[in-house]
Amino acid sequence: MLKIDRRTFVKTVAGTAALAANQARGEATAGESGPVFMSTWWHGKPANERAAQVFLSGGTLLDAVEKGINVSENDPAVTSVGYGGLPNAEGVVELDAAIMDGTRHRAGSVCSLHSIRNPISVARQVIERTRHTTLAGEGAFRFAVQVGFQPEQLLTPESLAKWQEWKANPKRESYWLKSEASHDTIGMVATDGRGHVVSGCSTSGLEWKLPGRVGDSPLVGCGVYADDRVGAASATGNGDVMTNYCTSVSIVHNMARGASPQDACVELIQHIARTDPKNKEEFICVIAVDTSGRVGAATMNKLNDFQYALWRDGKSQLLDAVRVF
Ligand code: SD4
Repeated sequence: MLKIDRRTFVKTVAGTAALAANQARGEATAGESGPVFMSTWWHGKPANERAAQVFLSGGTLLDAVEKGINVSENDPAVTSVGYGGLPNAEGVVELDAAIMDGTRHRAGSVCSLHSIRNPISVARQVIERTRHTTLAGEGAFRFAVQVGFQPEQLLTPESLAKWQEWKANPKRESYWLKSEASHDTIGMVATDGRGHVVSGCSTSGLEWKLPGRVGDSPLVGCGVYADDRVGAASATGNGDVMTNYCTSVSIVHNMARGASPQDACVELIQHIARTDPKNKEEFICVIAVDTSGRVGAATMNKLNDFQYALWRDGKSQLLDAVRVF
């Protein structure tokens, strides 16, 4: 008879419970294949659906993530991304984005890009047309125009009105010390089900930010990380905090040490909260997928829930992330 010590028994019971929980949440178990697209927030659902469509009609996984994220960038109702994103303190929409290919271990990113609605596509072109990884500000803008992107006004009447309202508030400077921003950056992680992963992220950053402020989203290892030996991760929330924890690479490294994507996300969040308990009041949300298609998502803010979108086997869902605190 197979003998099992107490520790193994506890681990096995916990593993079985986790498996049941994963299945209830629509997660795959190790070894399952098929493409998986996972994104942050409600608008991640149409973004995943577009990504899946691009992939299933012959596009690469990078194409799929890029085109999927374009859906949120083009939607003016999404006020933290692309066209219609809320502007900086001077009323200028400054966009950050990054995309990383887990096969080549190669990322492209742009920071503080103005007047171009699809920064994720510019970031993709940084990979495809240059030997650089990150372009910022005017250099990023000039590169975008040079490779064919059309400059345009990214403020909508709605985002302009919100900025004017903020500008009229005499207490507005205090915002830079205590952020009460709304969050809906798109982060997307994907696997083709055959061991390839990609991570992408696109945002207008925190509204009313100081001009030139760069958050976590376009920084490799923070907003995105993808490694075909392990998996991919992305993040949404207060980048001024998350950047200090290199969230995405930390999650992927947790997975490399053997944690499931879900445990890897939770471990990172616990680390952030243990390091400084004040962080528990911050908005920090993370998502991850491994190369066998298992997913994880976690948040730690008791005031806000975090929903993520998952596309798997033709099924597109909006799900609640695990809240750690
Ligand atoms: C930033 N992480 O610039 C971004 C903001 C965000 O959902 O994720 N909003 O800090």
